[in-house]
Amino acid sequence: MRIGIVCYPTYGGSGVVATELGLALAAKGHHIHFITYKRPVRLVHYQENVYFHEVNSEEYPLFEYPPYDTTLTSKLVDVIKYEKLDLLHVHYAIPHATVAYLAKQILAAEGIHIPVVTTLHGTDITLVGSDRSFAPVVSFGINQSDGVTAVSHHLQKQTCEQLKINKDIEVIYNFIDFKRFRSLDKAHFRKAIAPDGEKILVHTSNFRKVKRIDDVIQTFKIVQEKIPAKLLLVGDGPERPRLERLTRELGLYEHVRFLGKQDAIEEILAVADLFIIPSENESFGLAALEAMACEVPVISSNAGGLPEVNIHGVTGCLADIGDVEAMAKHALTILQDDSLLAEYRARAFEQAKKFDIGVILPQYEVYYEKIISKFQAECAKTLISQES
Ligand code: GMT
Repeated sequence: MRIGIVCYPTYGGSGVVATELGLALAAKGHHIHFITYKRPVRLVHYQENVYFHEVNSEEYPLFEYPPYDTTLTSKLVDVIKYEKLDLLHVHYAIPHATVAYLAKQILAAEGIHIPVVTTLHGTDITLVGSDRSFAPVVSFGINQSDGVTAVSHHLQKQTCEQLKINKDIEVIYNFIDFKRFRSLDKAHFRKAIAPDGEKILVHTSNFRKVKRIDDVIQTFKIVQEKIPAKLLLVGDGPERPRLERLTRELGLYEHVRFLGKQDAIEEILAVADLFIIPSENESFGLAALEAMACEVPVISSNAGGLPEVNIHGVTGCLADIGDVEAMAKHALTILQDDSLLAEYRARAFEQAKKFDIGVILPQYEVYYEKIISKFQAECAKTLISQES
C-alpha cells in the first residue's frame, strides 16, 4: 500500500506512535509518506520506502498566524495526487481530520478519491473539554473520516460520550518495539545515579499540568523518608521551573535529577526500579508501556486508559488521582521486598508483550484493507447512481 501519514513531529506520544507505525509498515514493504512541518523526532535514519514531505508555512506580514491548515491541505493534495496514495492516515484529530477532509474534497473535484483514517490519541478529545468551541469541528472531522481508531477502550467510550459521533470507532492499542525497549545492563549508569544502592524511580513526560508531576514528587518524598531512593525526571515542558522550585523547597533537590528531553529513554529505564505516572488523564500511557517492556513495574493513577495497560497488583499498582499516600504505600511495598520486585518486573514484561508491534501492526494492515475496500465499493456505487 502507498500510505500518507500526518502527525505532530515533536516529542509526544501521538507523533512517536505515528512514526514508529510508519517505519514498521515501510519495513514490511509498504510505501510511507510522512507529511508534517518538521522531520518527526523518531525519523532519524534513512530507511527504504520512507519519504518525508515538509510543510512550509509562508511568512507574510499579513499573517500574524501563518495558516498551517491551508499549507498542510495544499501539501496533502499534492502528495496524494503525485505519489498516488491509496490511503491517508492522520494522527490526532485537531486539525488533521478536518484538513484531510478538505484535501479529500479538493481532490474529489478532480476525480481523485482517497479514504482517510483518523487515529484519536487523547488530548485531541479531552482538550475539547477545556474548549467547547472545538467540539463541532472535531466531531465533523471524525464523522467525515472513512475509518476512526482510538488507542484505548476508554478513549473510544469518552469520544462517543463527549462528542456527537456517528461512526464506529475501532480500538487499536498502542504498541512497543522490543528490539529497542528491553532490559539492558547499565550497571555503570546505575552506580553513577545511585552510588549507595538506592532504589531508582523514573517519570517521563512533557511536563504539562495533566501529568501531575507534583504528585510524583510528593510520592517520592514519602518513599524517600522510608528508604534510600533517587528520582529521575525525564522530559521538559511548561511545568519544569515550578517543579524545580518545589523540589528545592521540599529539600529533595540532591535526590531528584531533572534530565530534560532524552532520546534514549530505554537507557534510563534500564536503571529504573519503578516507573510513576499519576496523570489526571491519560488515554493510554505509552510511557508506562515503554517502562513495562524494560521490565519496570508501574505506579499509576487509575485515570483514562491506564488500567488497560497497568494491571493493579500484577504489573504495578493503581491509585485514585491525587492519592499520593496510596501511591507511596504501593511503591514501598514493591521496593522494600526484592523478590516481590522481581515478580512485578517479570509480570510487567509479560503484559507488555500483549502490545508487541508484531501483534498490533497486522491489526492496522487489516483495518486499512477493510476501509479501502469499503471506500472503493461506496465510490463504485456513487458512480453507478450518477450514470443511471
Ligand atoms: O501525553 C501527552 O500529553 C502527549 C499526547 C500526544 O498526543 O502526543 O499523548 C497522548 O497520546 C499518546 C499516544 O497515543 C498516549 O499514550 C497518551 O496517553 C496521550 N496523552 C493523554 O491522553 C494525556
